[in-house]
Amino acid sequence: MTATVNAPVSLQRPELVTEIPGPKSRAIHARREQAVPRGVGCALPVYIEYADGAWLTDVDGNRLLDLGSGIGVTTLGHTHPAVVAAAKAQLDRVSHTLFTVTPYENYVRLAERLAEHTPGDHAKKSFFVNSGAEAVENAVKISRAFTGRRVVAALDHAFHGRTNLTMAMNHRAAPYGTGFGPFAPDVQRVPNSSPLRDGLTGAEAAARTIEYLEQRIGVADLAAVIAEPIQGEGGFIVPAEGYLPALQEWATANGVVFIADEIQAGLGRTGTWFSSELFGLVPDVVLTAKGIADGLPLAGITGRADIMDAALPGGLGGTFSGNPVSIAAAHAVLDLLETGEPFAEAARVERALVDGLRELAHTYPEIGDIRGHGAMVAFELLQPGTTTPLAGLAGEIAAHAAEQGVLLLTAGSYGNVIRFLPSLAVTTEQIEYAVEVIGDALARTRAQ
Ligand code: PLZ
Repeated sequence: MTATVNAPVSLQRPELVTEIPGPKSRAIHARREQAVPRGVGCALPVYIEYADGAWLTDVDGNRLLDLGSGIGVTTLGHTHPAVVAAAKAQLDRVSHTLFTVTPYENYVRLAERLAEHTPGDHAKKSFFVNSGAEAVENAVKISRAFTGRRVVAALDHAFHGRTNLTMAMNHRAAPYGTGFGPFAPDVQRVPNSSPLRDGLTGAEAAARTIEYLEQRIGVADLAAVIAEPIQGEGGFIVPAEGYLPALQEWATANGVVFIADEIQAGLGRTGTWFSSELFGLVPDVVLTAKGIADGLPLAGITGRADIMDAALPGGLGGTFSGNPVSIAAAHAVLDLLETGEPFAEAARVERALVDGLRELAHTYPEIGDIRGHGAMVAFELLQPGTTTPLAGLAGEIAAHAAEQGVLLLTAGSYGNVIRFLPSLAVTTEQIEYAVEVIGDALARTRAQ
C-alpha cells in the first residue's frame, strides 16, 4: 500500500555538507543574475537537484527541511510516488490534445470529483486553467457574465495573483503592482476582518465591510466579492467567527457572487477539504490551484452550475488549460485525500507547531500572535504587548534558519510574519527542530 504522505527518509535534521548557499549554488546564482531579471525574486539562492517528502537536496548535496512546500503546493510531500506514477502513466498515453478541441475523460471526472468535495450539495460545474491567477480572472469573468454587473470587490490584505486584473485586486502595491499600471478598472478593495488589529467581532467586521460595499460600490454594479477564507500572502489572517458567513449571506441576498479563493488554504492543507468548511461557508464559486496536483501546474474553478454556464461556448479555456498529465496527478491527490489520513496529519502538524511556538513565546514575547489551521500556521513578530510589527526580525529568523538548513517563508503586509506551509509528510520531530532553530535565531538577535 502506498503511504498517503510521502515521508521516505528517517532523517530528522537537515544534513549540511557546505555553507548555505554552497559553492555550486553560488556559481549558478551568478549566472542567473546575468540571465534572469531581478523582478523574478529569490527567497533563498539554493539550487535544488531533487526533492522527496519534506526534503530538498541542493546541487551541493545539502539536505534542507522544506517548511514552505513551494508556497503551499507539495502538500502531500515532494515527488509522492502515487502522484509521480499517475503523471508518468498519463505522459506515456497522451500529454496534450486541448480539451476544447478533442476532449478526454479524466478532465470530466475531475470536475465530478470537485463537485463532490467542494462545500455545498447544489449542482456544480468546473473547468480548469494553469495558474491561480488565471482561476481568479476566470471567476471574475463568469461573475460578470452571470450578473451583468461590472465591479469586483476584494478584501484588504488580499493576494490574488500577478496578471493585470489580479494585480489590481492585491493589497500591496510594492512589489506586486509598482510600475505595472495602468491597472484593470472596476476593482475595489474593502476592509477585511483582522481580529488582532481591528478588535471587531465577526458581525461587526462584516457590517463594516458591507457598509463599504453598499456605499462605495453599490449593489447595482457589484458582480462579485472574493475572499481568501484564510488570507495567505497577507499573513495567514484568520477572520473573526461569523465574518465570512455574514458576508456571504449579504452577497446572496443582493445577487452578488461570493468567490472563495482557496488557492493557498484549500485541499487538505487546513485539515479539511476546503478552509471554507472551518467557517461554515458555502461559496458560490471555489478556486483551487497550488496543492491540487502536488506540484504539477493546474487550477480549477468550481461553482454553481447556473453561474458557471453564464459564459458563451468558447469564452473559457486556453491552450494548456486542463492538461491531462496535471489532471492525472490531481486524481492521485484526491485519491489520497479521500483516505482521510492527510486531514489527520494536518491536525498533528497544527498541534506540533502551535504547541512548540506557544512554548517559545514564553521566552520570546516578540512572538506576538500565533494563528492558523492545520499545516497553515504563522506567527507575527511584534513589539511585546503591542501590535507594532517587527519587520526586520522575520527576515533575520528566516536567514538564520536557512543557514541551519531549514527553509522558512515570510509573509504579511508588514513583512513581520513567519509562515509555515510544510508538507504533511513533515514529522513532529522535524517541526520541533525547526522551532528550536527559531529559538536560536531569536536568542542570537537578542545577543547582538
Ligand atoms: N490566490 C490566495 O496564494 C499565489 C504567490 C507566489 P498563482 N500565492 C503565491 C508569488 O510570489 O507569486 C496565490 C494565492 C492566492 C491566488 C494566487 C495566485 O496563484 O498560481 O501564483 O497565479
